[in-house]
Amino acid sequence: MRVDVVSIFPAYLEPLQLSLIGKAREQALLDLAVHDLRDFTHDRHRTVDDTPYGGGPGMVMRPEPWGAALDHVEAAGRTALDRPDASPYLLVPSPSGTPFTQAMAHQLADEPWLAFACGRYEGIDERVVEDAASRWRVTPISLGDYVLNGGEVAVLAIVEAVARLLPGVVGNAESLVEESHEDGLLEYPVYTKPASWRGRDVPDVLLSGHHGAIARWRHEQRLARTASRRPDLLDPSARISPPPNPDPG
Ligand code: 6GU
Repeated sequence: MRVDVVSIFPAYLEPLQLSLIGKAREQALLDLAVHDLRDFTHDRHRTVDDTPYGGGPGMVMRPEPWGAALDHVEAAGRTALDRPDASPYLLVPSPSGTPFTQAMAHQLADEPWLAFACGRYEGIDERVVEDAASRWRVTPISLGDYVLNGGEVAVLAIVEAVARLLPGVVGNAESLVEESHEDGLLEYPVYTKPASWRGRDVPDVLLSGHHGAIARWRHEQRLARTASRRPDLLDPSARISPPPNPDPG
């Protein structure tokens, strides 16, 4: 997968060199390029923002650097992919975007090429998104209902959520299946040795060796956790069936 990120703070994206994502890049499972928006300015101060038409607080990102940066992303990605007609799927992080979900992470993991336009200040001139949408698929995307200073932290989260779904990035593919948000319920609590710690014992059922009983206990825990922490997920259409009863006798 090819990923291009445009930002005025390229250093914010440096964690994408670490851990699983860094290894995926070394193994060429992920080709990630970060571009500095200021490289696409032409004035001595490398200006990227200006005051909003119509008044109001803060600053708005000017369209010209964005236009040039996204043109460059298109050319660089086409060369890297050796696909002269390809276009990226452009994601624009914004608190007013569509909420990012695990289902969306799976959809994005099937794309050959993603690009992210990281806004700062009060946002990017709307014509940049309109112009991109005249040529590419474009989706404003939000991490949740709170406000960040810019899109960079959202890109860290989204790229990590997507890249770990790419074939070969997570060693044990089984660990991807039994996770919170993969089937609409939160994950069950987990324990390891020692069996007793600070007077707290691991639940007996987990030491019983009774696989059916363990599966049923875990399912009950998932339901209880979800009901308590995320009742919004317990919509009837989102419910999954419990594990089967053991064979009698
Ligand atoms: Cl994607 N961007 C910004 N700036 N703030 C956010 C967000 C994104 N998601 C939640 N808050």
